[in-house]
Amino acid sequence: MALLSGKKALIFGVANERSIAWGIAQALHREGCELGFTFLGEALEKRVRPLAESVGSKLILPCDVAADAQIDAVYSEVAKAWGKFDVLVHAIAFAKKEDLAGDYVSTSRDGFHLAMDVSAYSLVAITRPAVPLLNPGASIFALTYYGSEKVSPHYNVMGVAKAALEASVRYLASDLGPKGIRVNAISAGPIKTLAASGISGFKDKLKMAAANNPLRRTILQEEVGNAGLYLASHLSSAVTGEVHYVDAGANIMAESVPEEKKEGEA
Ligand code: NAD
Ligand code: 0WE
Repeated sequence: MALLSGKKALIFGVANERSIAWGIAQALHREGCELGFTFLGEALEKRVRPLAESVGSKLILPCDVAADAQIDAVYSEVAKAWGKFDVLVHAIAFAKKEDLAGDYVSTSRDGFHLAMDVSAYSLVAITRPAVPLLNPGASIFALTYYGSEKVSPHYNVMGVAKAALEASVRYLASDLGPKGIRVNAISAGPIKTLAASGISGFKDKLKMAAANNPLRRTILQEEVGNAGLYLASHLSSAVTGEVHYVDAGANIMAESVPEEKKEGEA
């Protein structure tokens, strides 16, 4: 029997076929999970609807996670269509472009609040109304990045927001554990997505990752999808409050790999 047959997952954060959330959706679909999607704004509906329909989804709803009324509307539709569900996926981040360049010290109050609201608080905002609709054994997970732990040049306010998101995962895991609901994060290595394509020097970031991590390559959406499948399924039934790395080992390295070691010699 498929790992997720009879289960239902609500996925926030598909923008297009390159989205990490889409990699997760495909992995969950492969194991028999019924899927629902939210998208940000009309412009993205054109991209998200055909993807969602290709995996048989009938629940495709608009949601700006900065707007409580839109979140409420999502869950009233979810309650109507599904009643209860099993998996909640958060794959959303946003900071102003100007705050992902130059120095962190330049971050405005406004830019800080925006990044924290959309990228960190939103996990709490979409979790709270989900709780009464979640089945026992339910799983919630969010996407994060290593820039939360160590300084990653130009990640800036997003690094601070991801630190808040990861701490939030731990507090939510503590709150919801007694209800049998697990909360985790996946820390993914750099992947070329819409969110990444807006960043100057991202190509170099990918090259650097591939040259310096233990597996000497970048990671694929599909590999994040498989980690998501593990977190969504009973295979991870005693796992909660944790950050799980899907980064080709990058986070274990204290230093970059010296040039002469790159071609496999001792
Ligand atoms: P993406 O652009 O495909 O996805 C980001 C999503 O956030 C989009 O669907 C966008 O519509 C959504 N979003 C932004 N503001 C929103 C709002 N106010 N309300 C609702 N949705 C909103 O890019 P991605 O790289 O797949 O990003 C998904 C997650 O993965 C993010 O949390 C990101 O930080 C994280 N991540 C990305 C990488 C990477 O290198 N691409 C690495 C590690 C973690
Ligand atoms: O979380 C992210 C990116 C999130 C993101 C991307 C954008 C680009 C377009 C948030 N907000 C915006 N706002 C925009 O206007 N990643 C993990 C990918 C990423 O982004 C970086 C990175 C990496 C890796 C930015 C600087 C340095 C490294």
